[in-house]
Amino acid sequence: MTDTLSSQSPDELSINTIRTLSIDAIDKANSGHPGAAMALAPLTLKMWQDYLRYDPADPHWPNRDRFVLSAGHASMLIYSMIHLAGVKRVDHDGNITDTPAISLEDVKDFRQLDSVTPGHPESHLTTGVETTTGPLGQGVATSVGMAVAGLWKRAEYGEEIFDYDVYTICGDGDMMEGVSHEAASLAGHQKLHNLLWVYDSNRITIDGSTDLAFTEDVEARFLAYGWNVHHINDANDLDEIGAALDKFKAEKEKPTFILIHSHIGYGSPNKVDTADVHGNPLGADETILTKETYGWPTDAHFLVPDGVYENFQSGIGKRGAELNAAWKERFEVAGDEVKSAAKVMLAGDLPDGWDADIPSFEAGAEIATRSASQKTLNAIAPKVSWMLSGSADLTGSASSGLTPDVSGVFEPGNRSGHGIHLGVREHESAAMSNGMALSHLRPIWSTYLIFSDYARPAIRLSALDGSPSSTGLPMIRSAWAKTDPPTSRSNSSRRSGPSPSST
Ligand SMILES: Cc1ncc(C[n+]2csc(CCOP(=O)(O)OP(=O)(O)O)c2C)c(N)n1
Ligand SMILES: [Mg+2]
Repeated sequence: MTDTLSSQSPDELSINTIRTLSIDAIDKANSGHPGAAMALAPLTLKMWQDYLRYDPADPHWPNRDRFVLSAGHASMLIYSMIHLAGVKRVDHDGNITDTPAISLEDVKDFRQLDSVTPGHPESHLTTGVETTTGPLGQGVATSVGMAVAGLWKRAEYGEEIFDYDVYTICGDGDMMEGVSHEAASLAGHQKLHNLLWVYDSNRITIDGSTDLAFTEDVEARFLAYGWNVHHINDANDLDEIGAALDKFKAEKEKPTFILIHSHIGYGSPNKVDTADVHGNPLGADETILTKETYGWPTDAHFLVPDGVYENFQSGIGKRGAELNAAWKERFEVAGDEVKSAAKVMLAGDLPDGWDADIPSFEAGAEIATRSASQKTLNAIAPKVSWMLSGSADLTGSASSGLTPDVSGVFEPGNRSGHGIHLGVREHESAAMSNGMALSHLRPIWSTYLIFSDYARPAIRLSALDGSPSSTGLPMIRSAWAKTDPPTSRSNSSRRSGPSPSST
């Protein structure tokens, strides 16, 4: 096919620009993952242009819908979107600047040291990236915390102020990772109807076909978790994509799972549907053939044809600005109490007198540190309503629980509760806390120190991106020692004594 730019609609041009920017950036870096970006460009275009409530001129607008690319290796997909949508850069003090979050030069700097376009999206580096992804499973797991935070804020401050949704894109790798199973189970139990996962079911991972290691019925699994499940059979059909997203928007009871049956590397004549296009540059020859398929000039690189930026401005740009302006009006007329509490929460501050009732403990007092911690949390909780605390089924033993009179429980019938039963799901507990912390809440969760290994990847991630999640990790050995002092025990009696898990 020869160059057909002039015959392409603004949406077709935009889709092919997302694809070719991704291909060119990865070719230039000689590293990256083009396949999913090429296949999912129509999905992200439709999602951002017609659904995502996001104002590129005010990227931290509090009521924005959150977009999570859990398939973080497909980072050029989100970088292309942020660039083309004209998202403004927010500096480290939270000020919106005139600099683009990602300029075309930044796209060309993909995967270079100190660029804002690293190999995998990092939320502390790049405006528009809501959470750091790359370790598969973390994005979906984090999205659950974002959805919880959204529903809690809706209940606390009113749905005129907070009614945002969470849009997540994930892939086969996310579906295989254990943490996504924990996350999906908890989200289904909690009936998080503001949560969407679109699963890129292309049946390909690095090693080849998913038939090598992943043959379960994913749809049946999600139905069993209590999710609504829909399909998009043609990943290039904008109407079919829109119809599926409409179903999510109409849903009021359950989280939504959409399987999109895409072709990895769509448009590449020799690499479509192969593992080769998952994580390798297309290379010069295949790039030419692929651009021919798209009706693109084969000698152009990093081309953004006339009309593409304008298409985004008249889509997400205009829609987002209007939604944000209407929200600001609603916020202005909200009650003073709601406004001032929400402002402190959004600024990451603490209210005056938050620490007035914190008890003091004499040095040497016989009190377990976890009990002292619980008393302290219970004294802070009434002052800091956005502090939510949960435990991986050790609410009493790990003493992280806010007592019910202070807190109430966050559950489908009561979204304003402050305590959350996380179940025996340590990895998800930590990942979910990250999502809540990235949404301005002050989450605290706990398990025994020994089980922290199950949560380690998500704890590590919060350390990297600087999200203020708190993890309580009491050492169960101290409780054991308290009931049975080591001085009276020999090694053999210790072995036959109570096991740590029984105390
Ligand atoms: C926890 C974790 N393990 C391994 C990897 C390395 N890795 C990156 S992408 C990938 C395969 C992903 O397959 P899929 O999600 O289907 O993406 P697609 O090939 O369809 O783009 C793997 C194993 C990773 N990023 N994270
Ligand atoms: Mg795949």
